[in-house]
Amino acid sequence: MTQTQPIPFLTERPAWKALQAHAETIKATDLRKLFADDPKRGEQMRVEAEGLFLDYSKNRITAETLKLLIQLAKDSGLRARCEAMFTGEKINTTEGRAVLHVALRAPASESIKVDGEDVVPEVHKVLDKMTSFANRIRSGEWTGHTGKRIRNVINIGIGGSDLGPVMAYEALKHYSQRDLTFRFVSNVDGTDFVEATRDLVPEETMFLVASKTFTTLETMTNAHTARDWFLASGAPETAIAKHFAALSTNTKLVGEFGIDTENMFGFWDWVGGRYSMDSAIGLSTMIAIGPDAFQEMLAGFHAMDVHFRTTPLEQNLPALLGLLTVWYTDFFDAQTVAILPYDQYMKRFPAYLQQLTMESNGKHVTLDGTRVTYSTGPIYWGEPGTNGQHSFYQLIHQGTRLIPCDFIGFFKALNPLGNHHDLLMANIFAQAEALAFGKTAEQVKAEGVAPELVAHKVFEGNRPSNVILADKLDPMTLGKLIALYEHSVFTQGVVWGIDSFDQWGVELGKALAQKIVPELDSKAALPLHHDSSTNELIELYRSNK
Ligand code: G6Q
Repeated sequence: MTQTQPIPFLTERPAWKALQAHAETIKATDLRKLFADDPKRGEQMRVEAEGLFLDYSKNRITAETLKLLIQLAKDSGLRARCEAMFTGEKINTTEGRAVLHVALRAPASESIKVDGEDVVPEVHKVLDKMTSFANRIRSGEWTGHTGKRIRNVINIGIGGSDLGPVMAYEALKHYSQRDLTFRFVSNVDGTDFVEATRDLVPEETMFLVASKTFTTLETMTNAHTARDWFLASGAPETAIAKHFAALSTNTKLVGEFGIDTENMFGFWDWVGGRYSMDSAIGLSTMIAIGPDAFQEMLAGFHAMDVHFRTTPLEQNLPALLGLLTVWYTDFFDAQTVAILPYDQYMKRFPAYLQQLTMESNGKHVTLDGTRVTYSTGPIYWGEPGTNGQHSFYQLIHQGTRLIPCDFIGFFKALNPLGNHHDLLMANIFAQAEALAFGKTAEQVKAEGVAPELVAHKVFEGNRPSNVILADKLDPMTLGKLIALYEHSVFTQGVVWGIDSFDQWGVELGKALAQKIVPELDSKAALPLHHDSSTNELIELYRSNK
């Protein structure tokens, strides 16, 4: 670690204390006044980096707030932690692992060492192998066991081995090879597999079993079901090599499953599940959009990595986004952040970010195991606009909670159609404006609204949002956007002093069900030793299944 001085507990840091006092001043003013006092606010509180524009002027902040938040980041050792991550230090201390998703998109000319070994050449070796495989599937050169080309690609994985691939496929569908069908099976609910395969021909289908550990209950269950489904078509066991590939770190278990390790695409323990969509886990993405476009996506990630690592915090997009989240979470008691992409292709982006943010920062102790006395990771949620406007935006506008929003939009439409795109974008600008400035009782009265309805039609305003804009949704831009949020999460985690890279809560879930599975057998009727509620539920299920 480059950090030498011990860092005081978060609430003891001078910048934290200053922010506490400062928050009271900010709560006493509002966005109407802040904008009225400074006509240039919209111009000044805007950053452009790597083709992403962030307008953060509609946040409940002043220049002083930013100064203090940046001081807090510095006092928290953000720079040193960032360097530690980029140079392969084992900053995931509870698992004793380096955290090097940034190496997945490092150019071949770079060198990043873990335990003295340069990992970049390994990364590129796997990328090359993925490229050759993807090209063969895309061109039809790879044939199934009956000589027919592959038409369907099914990714079987869950959590980090599903959410990234499915989000990227949806986000980049515009660029995907349309004569290939892509499906994603994650849930252990048999419905997921059945619905994904019911109209597919086994001899034209390739399964990608995506599992870092190759032990996850859901994925292994679905993988075995896929194997049975495939063999039930009359295919011989030897055909499996042509229809199954594995994306995993576990060579031994892949081999035992019966997948030819020639068809295995590896990665490493320093890639966290939720940070793995640009590793071998992204093979479905590469097959869909092609290796060149995949490389563009990696270049986008890398551009944001470099920006995060080298740009002063005042101009640093991920740092600003992360610090604003700390601001609302800890000083305004905000519980959530809404992610509102105005782009139909981005429909799975909020779900993807839910895992990235909440699995990373949903922690209650600091790195040394001390219970935190402040709030950590907020709840991320959202839906694409404009759909959300016709449902939950009501609560954001007029409810009693403070919900910071990130609006995401693009200058250019991928499917230009009449004036659709102007209508879409007008809604972003209008929503952000309405949230910030609302509508006063005087304005409502001036519209001639009946006196008894005035209170109902008042919008208090003063509700914060960021607007993030880019030219168009392409692979490079998607890479930048994802890395923006990855590093925002990192920034938050550093301030909170937590391990953003472990997930003991998820591990617990993986173990719990295993114990109950045999108890559900009605015939065996094993004695139950849970609490009275769990015992009753299991009994009820046994007698009704
Ligand atoms: C991600 C989590 C978790 C993980 C899944 C799947 O950071 O660790 O979501 O990705 O549980 O794990 P496997 O890839 O090992 O099947």
